[in-house]
Amino acid sequence: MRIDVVTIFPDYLAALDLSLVGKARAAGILDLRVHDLRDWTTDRHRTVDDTPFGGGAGMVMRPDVWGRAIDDVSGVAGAGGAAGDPSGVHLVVPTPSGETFTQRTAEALAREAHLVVACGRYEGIDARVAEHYRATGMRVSELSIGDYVLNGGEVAALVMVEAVGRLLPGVVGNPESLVEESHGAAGLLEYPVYTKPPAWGDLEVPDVLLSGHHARIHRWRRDQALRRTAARRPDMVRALDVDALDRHDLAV
Ligand code: 6GU
Repeated sequence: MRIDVVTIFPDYLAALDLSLVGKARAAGILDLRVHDLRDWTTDRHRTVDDTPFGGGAGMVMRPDVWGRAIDDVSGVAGAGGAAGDPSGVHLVVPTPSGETFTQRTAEALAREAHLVVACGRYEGIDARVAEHYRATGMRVSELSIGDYVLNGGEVAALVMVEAVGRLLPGVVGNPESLVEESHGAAGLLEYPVYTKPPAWGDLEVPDVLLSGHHARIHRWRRDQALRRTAARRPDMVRALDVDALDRHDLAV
């Protein structure tokens, strides 16, 4: 998969050299390129923003600068002939006004061949940018990572690239760890986990986990996941598919 991230703060994305995503890049599974939006400015001051039409606080990012950047990195630029096919690219715009980015979104984006992530700052990007690329046939997703406000899309882009990158085949060593995880198909939070030592101060690992009784361990973990989800995420419990629960779950 190829991901191009365009930002006025390329250094923010340096963390993507580390850890899992860094390994995916080194292994050639992920071709991640970070670009400075100011490379597509044309004035001496390398201006990327201006005041909002209609008035109001803050600054808005200019569509002309973004248009040149996205045309270039998505390969649709007509300059010199062969223009690419916009339907091969999915444009992701992190914004607090977007639809919520979830594990389902990450799974869908992980199936794409080429993502372009446009990180806005200030009050956001001129609305004609998303409108224009949708009209070309490019898929465009304006996505929020949660109900709080960040100063720009960079941290959200980090979140999205990590969530998508770890789903690419060959990135997470044990594919089982992709299945049995919170927000996976079960629609439940993960159960609590323990390791050695079996007693830490006066806190002991639950006996059942030391019993070697696999059916009882499975049942205990399932109960814990249900209790934890009910306590912490009642919204997830309401969304549970009742048919996906078994007789024991309903007795919890
Ligand atoms: Cl994607 N961007 C910004 N600036 N703030 C956010 C966000 C994105 N998601 C939640 N808050």
